[in-house]
Amino acid sequence: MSSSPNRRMKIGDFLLRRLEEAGVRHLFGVPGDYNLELLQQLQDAGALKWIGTCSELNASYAADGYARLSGLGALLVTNGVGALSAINGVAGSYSEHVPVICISGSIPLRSIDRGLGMHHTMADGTWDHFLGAYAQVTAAQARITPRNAVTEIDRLILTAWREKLPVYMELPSDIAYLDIEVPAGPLMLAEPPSDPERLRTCIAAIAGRLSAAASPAILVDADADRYGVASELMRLAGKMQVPVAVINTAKAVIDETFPHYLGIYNGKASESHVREAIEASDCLVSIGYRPIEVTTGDFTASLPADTIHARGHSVDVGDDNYQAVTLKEVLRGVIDAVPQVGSRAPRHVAAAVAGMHADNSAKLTQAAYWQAIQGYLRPGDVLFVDNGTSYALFGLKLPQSCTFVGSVNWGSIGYSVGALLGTLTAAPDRRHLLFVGDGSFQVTAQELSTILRHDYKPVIFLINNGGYTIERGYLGKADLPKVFRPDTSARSFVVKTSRDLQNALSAPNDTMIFVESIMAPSDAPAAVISSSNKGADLDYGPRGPQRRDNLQLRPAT
Ligand SMILES: Cc1ncc(C[n+]2csc(CCOP(=O)(O)OP(=O)(O)O)c2C)c(N)n1
Ligand SMILES: [Mg+2]
Repeated sequence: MSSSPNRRMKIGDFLLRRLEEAGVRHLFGVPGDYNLELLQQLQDAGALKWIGTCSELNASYAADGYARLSGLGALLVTNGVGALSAINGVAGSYSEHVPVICISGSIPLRSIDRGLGMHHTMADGTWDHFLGAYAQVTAAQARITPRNAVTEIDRLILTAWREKLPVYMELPSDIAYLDIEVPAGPLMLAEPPSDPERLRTCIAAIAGRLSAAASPAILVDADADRYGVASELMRLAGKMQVPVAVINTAKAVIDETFPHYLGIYNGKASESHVREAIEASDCLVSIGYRPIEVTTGDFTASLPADTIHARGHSVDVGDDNYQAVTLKEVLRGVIDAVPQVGSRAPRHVAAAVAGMHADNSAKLTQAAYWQAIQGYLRPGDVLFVDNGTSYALFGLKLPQSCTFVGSVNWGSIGYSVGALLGTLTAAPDRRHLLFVGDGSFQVTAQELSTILRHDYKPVIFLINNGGYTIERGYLGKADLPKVFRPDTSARSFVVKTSRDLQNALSAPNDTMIFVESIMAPSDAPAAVISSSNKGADLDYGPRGPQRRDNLQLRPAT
């Protein structure tokens, strides 16, 4: 036991120590003069590893991807220019409920005290612009001072972790080396325990409804993953033989090989047995449900009026709203309280993609492509989807223990490439498969160089269908890994037929594999086309330009 509860430490060292205690092992970002002193401390301490990225936007995506697998991610940027480059990605983390700590090495406190104009500012004598911008996209913000460092650093890290949302911290460059008194004990990442009476009553209310129901069902959104309750949900479903559906934002959160897994619920766009099980349920339990047009079949989703809505820290059951309860405690209590159910009427099993006998030498089509990819998937893969035709991935049946990384709510093109760097850093021993269109890829493609530098071994499927042709020069020739790293051992393929694709898919996973598939600009999975058609009606209204003849790609009739 230490004789004193406190010790002296430099502010920067304390911040790095707290990050490490919170489970953060890597820091993504771009150096700048206002954060170099913290980077020096990082190097001297040797605990966290610095992963320099090509841009702050990519760093924000990488920190998000890292957090998806490790529970918390962090990036370091410089004042203003870096912070605002990262803000799109941090806003995405907010939209997708991902805990990310964005640290901006900011202008010295001396310059604020004395009103000195500094670079990377508006040069207008103000210094709160970026805190203000980040107030819109984070759960908490603070400018660190020697007085508040201990309380604010702990508050921000804990807020990110508890709320599953990003936070923003400015560390003025002239205080990182100053000594303060800090707690000797580690930061404990723990949920506040539930209020005992609220928890008991809430569990009894849910268990009572579930036990009396003839057709209970569970509908899962991304928070089930963020709050780490997928295994509880499967235990509950297993004990009571309850079917579980997910929405797109939660693909693969419930193991798709789990016997009670139903499929994706997306309003009218769902398979009929999924729709029936959800909409006709006499006791539907939703977890963190946050519907948007893309996840509700354009607002055709219709949950029963008496749906139980459980969230990270509150639950609605009928007229009652329960506060001061945590999702995990609620679910564990419900599992204990409900009876074991022997069997219920059998349900449909999710269908795998139908087999097709294609001509192997014919031009590669989207249909043949996704069928081949279905066969390529392995248990434990980490799969990425970006915007575009890669959305077909939602229709594939994933093997056991796969992780699916997408950004359905935010949908910023190029996210997947930066996020891939993050997941590779968090879990280098898993197989990571990226599916990305040419238009999305070119936004963040330069991060491939970082992935190559760290000798990571992802499989990258670039769907090149001539989108954004004007910028095709960016991609240049097919052997992109060689462009970024001439001595790379990466295997590159350009595939134009199913036979070419099969050849690429049989390459061993001992290095990066880069598969550029050439497909027709007008070829797209039917589900993607019809969703785009409906999206146009929603976005532009009945008199919009989509009504003009032959403007829209339409599904084959
Ligand atoms: C940051 C950002 N800018 C613009 C968009 C709008 N957008 C959505 S999909 C897309 C094109 C995607 O093209 P590509 O990746 O080639 O996909 P595919 O051709 O396979 O459909 C664009 C520009 C966006 N989602 N995010
Ligand atoms: Mg494209």
